[in-house]
Amino acid sequence: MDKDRGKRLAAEEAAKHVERGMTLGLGTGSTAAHFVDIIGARVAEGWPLKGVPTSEATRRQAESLGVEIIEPHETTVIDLAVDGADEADPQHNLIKGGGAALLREKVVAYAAKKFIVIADKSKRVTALGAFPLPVEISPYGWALTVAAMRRTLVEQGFQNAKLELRSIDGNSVKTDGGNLIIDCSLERINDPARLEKALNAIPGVLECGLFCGMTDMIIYGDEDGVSVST
Ligand code: ABF
Repeated sequence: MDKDRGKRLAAEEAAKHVERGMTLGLGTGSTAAHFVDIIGARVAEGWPLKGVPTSEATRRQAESLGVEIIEPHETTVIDLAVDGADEADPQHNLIKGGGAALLREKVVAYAAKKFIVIADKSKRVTALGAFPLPVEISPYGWALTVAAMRRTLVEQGFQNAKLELRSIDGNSVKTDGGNLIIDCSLERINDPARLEKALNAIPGVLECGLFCGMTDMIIYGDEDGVSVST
Protein backbone atom coordinates (compact mmCIF):
# COMPACT_ATOMS: atom_id res chain seq x y z
CA MET A 1 0.00 0.00 0.00
CA ASP A 2 1.30 3.47 -0.89
CA LYS A 3 0.79 5.06 2.51
CA ASP A 4 1.95 8.49 1.46
CA ARG A 5 -0.64 8.72 -1.30
CA GLY A 6 -3.31 7.72 1.24
CA LYS A 7 -2.11 10.48 3.57
CA ARG A 8 -2.20 13.01 0.74
CA LEU A 9 -5.71 12.05 -0.35
CA ALA A 10 -6.97 12.25 3.24
CA ALA A 11 -5.42 15.71 3.60
CA GLU A 12 -7.01 16.88 0.34
CA GLU A 13 -10.41 15.66 1.54
CA ALA A 14 -9.97 17.51 4.86
CA ALA A 15 -9.04 20.68 2.98
CA LYS A 16 -12.59 20.69 1.50
CA HIS A 17 -13.76 21.77 4.98
CA VAL A 18 -11.55 24.86 4.99
CA GLU A 19 -13.26 28.19 4.37
CA ARG A 20 -11.78 31.62 3.67
CA GLY A 21 -10.95 33.55 6.85
CA MET A 22 -10.62 30.50 9.08
CA THR A 23 -8.14 30.12 11.91
CA LEU A 24 -6.84 26.57 11.60
CA GLY A 25 -5.26 24.24 14.12
CA LEU A 26 -2.29 22.71 12.28
CA GLY A 27 -1.34 19.22 13.44
CA THR A 28 2.03 17.49 13.52
CA GLY A 29 3.45 14.49 11.68
CA SER A 30 3.80 13.35 8.08
CA THR A 31 0.04 13.25 7.40
CA ALA A 32 -0.64 16.67 8.91
CA ALA A 33 2.31 17.99 6.88
CA HIS A 34 0.34 17.27 3.69
CA PHE A 35 -2.53 19.36 5.05
CA VAL A 36 -0.18 22.24 5.93
CA ASP A 37 1.22 22.01 2.42
CA ILE A 38 -2.27 22.39 0.93
CA ILE A 39 -3.02 25.32 3.25
CA GLY A 40 0.20 26.97 2.08
CA ALA A 41 -0.96 26.58 -1.53
CA ARG A 42 -4.32 28.18 -0.67
CA VAL A 43 -2.56 31.12 1.02
CA ALA A 44 -0.42 31.52 -2.11
CA GLU A 45 -3.67 31.76 -4.08
CA GLY A 46 -4.75 34.62 -1.82
CA TRP A 47 -6.96 32.88 0.72
CA PRO A 48 -6.95 34.68 4.09
CA LEU A 49 -6.07 31.81 6.49
CA LYS A 50 -4.27 31.74 9.82
CA GLY A 51 -2.63 28.78 11.51
CA VAL A 52 -2.10 27.75 15.13
CA PRO A 53 0.81 25.25 15.02
CA THR A 54 0.98 22.26 17.37
CA SER A 55 4.77 21.92 17.16
CA GLU A 56 7.86 23.86 16.19
CA ALA A 57 8.27 21.63 13.13
CA THR A 58 4.79 22.55 11.94
CA ARG A 59 5.42 26.21 12.72
CA ARG A 60 8.55 26.16 10.54
CA GLN A 61 6.72 24.44 7.69
CA ALA A 62 3.73 26.80 7.84
CA GLU A 63 5.92 29.89 8.07
CA SER A 64 8.02 28.76 5.12
CA LEU A 65 4.81 28.52 3.08
CA GLY A 66 3.71 32.02 4.05
CA VAL A 67 0.89 31.01 6.42
CA GLU A 68 0.21 33.65 9.07
CA ILE A 69 0.98 32.12 12.47
CA ILE A 70 -1.25 32.78 15.47
CA GLU A 71 0.16 31.85 18.86
CA PRO A 72 -2.22 29.71 20.92
CA HIS A 73 -2.37 32.40 23.62
CA GLU A 74 -3.34 35.03 21.04
CA THR A 75 -6.68 33.51 20.15
CA THR A 76 -9.62 31.85 21.82
CA VAL A 77 -11.10 30.71 18.53
CA ILE A 78 -9.94 27.87 16.33
CA ASP A 79 -12.44 27.13 13.58
CA LEU A 80 -11.04 23.81 12.46
CA ALA A 81 -8.15 21.61 13.61
CA VAL A 82 -6.74 18.88 11.39
CA ASP A 83 -4.21 16.37 12.68
CA GLY A 84 -2.96 12.81 12.24
CA ALA A 85 -3.11 9.88 14.67
CA ASP A 86 -1.23 6.72 15.56
CA GLU A 87 -4.39 4.61 16.00
CA ALA A 88 -8.12 5.25 15.69
CA ASP A 89 -11.00 2.98 16.68
CA PRO A 90 -14.58 2.86 15.32
CA GLN A 91 -15.82 5.08 18.20
CA HIS A 92 -13.30 7.77 17.14
CA ASN A 93 -11.08 7.22 20.17
CA LEU A 94 -7.45 7.90 19.26
CA ILE A 95 -3.92 7.22 20.34
CA LYS A 96 -1.68 10.17 19.53
CA GLY A 97 1.75 11.28 20.63
CA GLY A 98 4.09 9.16 18.54
CA GLY A 99 5.46 12.47 17.31
CA ALA A 100 5.95 13.77 20.89
CA ALA A 101 3.57 16.71 20.41
CA LEU A 102 0.48 15.36 22.16
CA LEU A 103 -0.05 18.05 24.81
CA ARG A 104 -0.10 20.87 22.25
CA GLU A 105 -2.12 18.74 19.85
CA LYS A 106 -4.74 18.10 22.52
CA VAL A 107 -4.98 21.74 23.61
CA VAL A 108 -5.59 22.78 20.01
CA ALA A 109 -7.95 19.93 19.10
CA TYR A 110 -10.04 20.49 22.25
CA ALA A 111 -10.35 24.21 21.54
CA ALA A 112 -11.36 23.73 17.91
CA LYS A 113 -14.99 24.05 16.83
CA LYS A 114 -14.37 21.04 14.60
CA PHE A 115 -11.61 18.42 14.81
CA ILE A 116 -10.84 16.27 11.78
CA VAL A 117 -8.34 13.41 11.90
CA ILE A 118 -6.55 12.36 8.72
CA ALA A 119 -4.75 9.04 8.45
CA ASP A 120 -3.71 6.31 6.09
CA LYS A 121 -5.87 3.24 6.48
CA SER A 122 -3.22 1.33 8.48
CA LYS A 123 -4.14 3.53 11.47
CA ARG A 124 -7.69 2.11 11.66
CA VAL A 125 -7.97 -0.54 14.41
CA THR A 126 -10.84 -2.37 16.08
CA ALA A 127 -9.39 -1.72 19.56
CA LEU A 128 -6.64 0.68 20.67
CA GLY A 129 -3.43 -0.45 22.32
CA ALA A 130 -1.10 -2.21 19.90
CA PHE A 131 0.67 1.15 19.54
CA PRO A 132 2.34 1.98 22.89
CA LEU A 133 0.40 4.77 24.60
CA PRO A 134 2.49 7.96 24.92
CA VAL A 135 2.02 10.03 28.07
CA GLU A 136 3.57 13.50 28.42
CA ILE A 137 4.87 14.22 31.90
CA SER A 138 6.70 17.00 33.69
CA PRO A 139 10.45 16.41 34.13
CA TYR A 140 10.08 17.40 37.80
CA GLY A 141 10.09 14.20 39.88
CA TRP A 142 9.55 12.14 36.77
CA ALA A 143 10.46 8.82 38.43
CA LEU A 144 7.78 9.45 41.08
CA THR A 145 5.24 10.17 38.35
CA VAL A 146 6.17 6.99 36.50
CA ALA A 147 5.77 4.97 39.72
CA ALA A 148 2.30 6.48 40.22
CA MET A 149 1.43 5.70 36.59
CA ARG A 150 2.48 2.09 37.12
CA ARG A 151 0.20 1.80 40.18
CA THR A 152 -2.70 3.33 38.28
CA LEU A 153 -2.19 1.02 35.32
CA VAL A 154 -2.25 -2.04 37.60
CA GLU A 155 -5.47 -0.75 39.23
CA GLN A 156 -6.90 -0.37 35.73
CA GLY A 157 -6.13 -4.03 34.95
CA PHE A 158 -2.83 -3.61 33.09
CA GLN A 159 -0.72 -5.93 35.26
CA ASN A 160 1.79 -6.50 32.46
CA ALA A 161 2.18 -2.88 31.40
CA LYS A 162 5.67 -1.88 30.33
CA LEU A 163 6.60 1.77 30.80
CA GLU A 164 9.57 3.28 29.06
CA LEU A 165 11.06 6.76 29.10
CA ARG A 166 11.33 7.71 25.43
CA SER A 167 14.94 8.29 24.51
CA ILE A 168 17.14 8.45 21.45
CA ASP A 169 20.80 7.38 21.63
CA GLY A 170 20.63 7.33 25.41
CA ASN A 171 19.20 10.86 25.66
CA SER A 172 15.65 11.39 26.87
CA VAL A 173 13.38 12.92 24.25
CA LYS A 174 12.14 16.40 25.17
CA THR A 175 8.92 17.76 23.76
CA ASP A 176 8.81 21.30 22.37
CA GLY A 177 7.61 22.37 25.82
CA GLY A 178 10.58 20.65 27.54
CA ASN A 179 8.56 17.71 28.88
CA LEU A 180 9.21 13.96 28.83
CA ILE A 181 7.33 11.15 27.12
CA ILE A 182 6.59 7.79 28.75
CA ASP A 183 5.54 5.08 26.29
CA CYS A 184 3.21 2.53 27.88
CA SER A 185 2.90 -0.89 26.20
CA LEU A 186 -0.58 -2.06 27.12
CA GLU A 187 -1.51 -4.34 24.19
CA ARG A 188 -5.26 -3.72 24.28
CA ILE A 189 -7.27 -0.89 25.84
CA ASN A 190 -10.89 -1.89 26.39
CA ASP A 191 -12.11 1.34 28.02
CA PRO A 192 -10.01 4.21 26.62
CA ALA A 193 -12.10 7.00 28.22
CA ARG A 194 -11.71 5.49 31.69
CA LEU A 195 -7.96 5.07 31.26
CA GLU A 196 -7.58 8.62 29.91
CA LYS A 197 -9.30 10.00 33.00
CA ALA A 198 -7.27 7.84 35.41
CA LEU A 199 -3.90 8.75 33.90
CA ASN A 200 -4.70 12.45 33.66
CA ALA A 201 -5.58 12.49 37.38
CA ILE A 202 -1.95 11.74 38.36
CA PRO A 203 0.09 14.79 39.46
CA GLY A 204 2.99 15.23 37.04
CA VAL A 205 1.03 13.81 34.11
CA LEU A 206 0.43 16.69 31.73
CA GLU A 207 -1.62 14.73 29.18
CA CYS A 208 -2.06 11.19 28.07
CA GLY A 209 -2.15 10.31 24.38
CA LEU A 210 -5.70 9.00 24.46
CA PHE A 211 -8.06 11.42 22.71
CA CYS A 212 -11.61 10.32 23.56
CA GLY A 213 -14.84 12.04 22.56
CA MET A 214 -13.08 14.85 20.69
CA THR A 215 -13.03 13.79 17.05
CA ASP A 216 -15.81 14.93 14.72
CA MET A 217 -14.60 13.14 11.62
CA ILE A 218 -11.88 10.70 10.56
CA ILE A 219 -10.75 10.62 6.95
CA TYR A 220 -8.85 7.47 6.03
CA GLY A 221 -6.93 7.36 2.79
CA ASP A 222 -5.26 4.72 0.69
CA GLU A 223 -4.04 4.67 -2.88
CA ASP A 224 -7.59 4.17 -4.20
CA GLY A 225 -9.27 7.05 -2.39
CA VAL A 226 -10.74 8.02 0.97
CA SER A 227 -13.41 6.84 3.35
CA VAL A 228 -15.00 9.23 5.80
CA SER A 229 -16.18 8.24 9.26
CA THR A 230 -18.50 10.68 11.07
C1 ABF B 1 0.77 13.35 15.09
O1 ABF B 1 1.74 12.68 14.32
C2 ABF B 1 0.70 12.54 16.27
O2 ABF B 1 -0.23 12.68 17.23
C3 ABF B 1 0.88 11.15 15.82
O3 ABF B 1 1.68 10.65 16.83
C4 ABF B 1 1.66 11.31 14.57
C5 ABF B 1 1.17 10.61 13.36
O4 ABF B 1 2.20 10.72 12.45
P1 ABF B 1 2.10 10.37 10.94
O5 ABF B 1 1.03 11.21 10.36
O6 ABF B 1 3.48 10.72 10.46
O7 ABF B 1 1.83 8.90 10.87
O8 ABF B 1 -0.40 13.46 14.40
